[in-house]
Amino acid sequence: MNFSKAEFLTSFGKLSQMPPSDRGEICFSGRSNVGKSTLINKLLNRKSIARVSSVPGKTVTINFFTLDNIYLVDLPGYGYAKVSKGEKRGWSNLIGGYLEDDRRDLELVIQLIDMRHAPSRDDLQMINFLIERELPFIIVFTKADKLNKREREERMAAFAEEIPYFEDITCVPFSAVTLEGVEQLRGIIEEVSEDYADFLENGALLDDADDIDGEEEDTSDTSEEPAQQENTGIDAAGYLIPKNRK
Ligand SMILES: Nc1nc2c(ncn2[C@@H]2O[C@H](COP(=O)(O)OP(=O)(O)OP(=O)(O)O)[C@@H](O)[C@H]2O)c(=O)[nH]1
Ligand SMILES: [Mg+2]
Repeated sequence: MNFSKAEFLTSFGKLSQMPPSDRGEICFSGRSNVGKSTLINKLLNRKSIARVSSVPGKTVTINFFTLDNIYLVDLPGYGYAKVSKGEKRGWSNLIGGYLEDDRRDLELVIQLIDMRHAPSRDDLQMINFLIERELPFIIVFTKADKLNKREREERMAAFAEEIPYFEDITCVPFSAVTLEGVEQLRGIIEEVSEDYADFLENGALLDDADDIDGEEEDTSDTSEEPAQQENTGIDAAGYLIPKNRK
């Protein structure tokens, strides 16, 4: 997989503008300023394919980057206190709407947490949401360069207490300064991309294609039952990425 060949595709400011996925997606979720756009730049070996700022709230749209057979999706940050209430609601609708959108082929959520601090309420809400919705996710602890060895050990021990199902979640420490974690994350992305290619090859997407066309759905059941989507290969997403996944 050639990470340097990725390209910016497009931005969406509204869910209604977003067409259904035409390929698998890996999205980056986390508080404003945690380092989502920075991580994308490092993964793709670019200075600023994703826009970064020391001012929180830089990314206000959902931005798609094409990488081989998948999309990397840079989400706006949540939990930035200084934006207006209306703006905040718009953002959380955008993020929540994206994550809950059944038309998306969400293969992996990369959830970022600042390694220096305990997870915020919003972070924990997001993690619980991912677990409840059975969305496959990993956690990336960002800004690892800002802690010394002892601080880091203490914080990791604390995360084990603070984050539900911590033992079952793949966690990757990351630093944009030392580039710790970059290769491991590229490996995970590559594996998701290969799984997705296998999934397409096995024809398992046919079910979904029917759904999109509405051919099999316009019968009596109009109730929104997320469970209906389960058990269709990788799309079922009913797992946490196993810890030994590399
Ligand atoms: N020291 C250090 N700084 C980092 C790291 N990652 C990101 N930063 C800095 O953190 C700030 C915010 O980074 P962004 O990538 O814009 O954060 P974001 O999560 O995309 O923020 P929003 O777009 O507001 O949601 C920038 O000043 C980055 O340079 C890291 O690993 N180490
Ligand atoms: Mg950003």
